[in-house]
Amino acid sequence: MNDDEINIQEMADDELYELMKEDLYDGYAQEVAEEVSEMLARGHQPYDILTNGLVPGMDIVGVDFRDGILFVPEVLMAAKAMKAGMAILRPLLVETGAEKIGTMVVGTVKGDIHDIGKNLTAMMMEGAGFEVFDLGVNNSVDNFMLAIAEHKPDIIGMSALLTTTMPYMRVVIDALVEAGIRQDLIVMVGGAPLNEAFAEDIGADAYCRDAAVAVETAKKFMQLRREKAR
Ligand code: B1M
Repeated sequence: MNDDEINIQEMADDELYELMKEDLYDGYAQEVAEEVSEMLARGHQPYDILTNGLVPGMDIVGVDFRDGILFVPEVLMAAKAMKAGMAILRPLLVETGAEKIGTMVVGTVKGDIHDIGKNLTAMMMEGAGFEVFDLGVNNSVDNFMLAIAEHKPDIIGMSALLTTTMPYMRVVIDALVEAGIRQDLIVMVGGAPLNEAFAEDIGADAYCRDAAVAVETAKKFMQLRREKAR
């Protein structure tokens, strides 16, 4: 997209965001990275670049994937481009002078390899002062249990992007109940097909619509925890 005729430095902000979405859609990782850097150079906040450029770009990919216009290889390219942009924003989003406010173990559940939203959530949580242990994708109950034993987190975060994998969250929560540790943990869940009712039904503490909500929710629960401990 960025051939010699396009000079991104001369583009208006809204044009550049449009180009970022198009380049993400086309899977042009290097161009997306350059556009993200240009927006940062213009003084845009990392979170604004995510919400005005990268996330809406991926939303368009999602619609065309659903409608059979894009196929897995193209979506993978788009995901790579999204990750190239996120890699630039990551150090800025996670940089924090704040004191540690809590610990979180987060992972995408078994059978599911979507990780962009989970990664974004992990970054924003780190940026807010949480220590985050990211288990990656396709996590079984055992993976979550081992990580809980090792890291003793305050919060368990689970992500699922498929209607076929979201029920696995209940399996993990049931295992926490069985092990007698459910009440010691704050369980937060997220992912595009979920909603509040589902979270309530499976016994999670909170459904997080996006990464920013995850941060707010986590802070709120940590505050309650501290008040209870007093
Ligand atoms: Co997939 N895929 N995919 N895919 N994919 C979806 C989810 C789908 C909705 C596309 C569609 O049809 N429109 C559809 C699911 C349909 C359904 O279940 N009803 C789908 C499908 C069908 C599939 C395959 C089955 C396709 C196939 O093989 N035939 C396959 C399954 C693979 C598997 O997991 N076993 C598959 C594969 C893939 C790729 C590998 C190609 C790629 C993933 C690459 C990667 O993640 N590394 C991919 C992608 C990229 C998508 C879409 C297009 C984009 C997802 C994304 O990254 N969004 C997606 C369409 C869509 O969601 N609209 C789609 C951007 C991201 C920022 O948003 O992840 O929602 P999201 O995260 C948000 C919130 O949900 C929340 O915060 C984030 C924003 O701040 N959040 C959390 C997420 N996790 C959280 C955890 C928390 C808190 C908040 O913890 C507390």
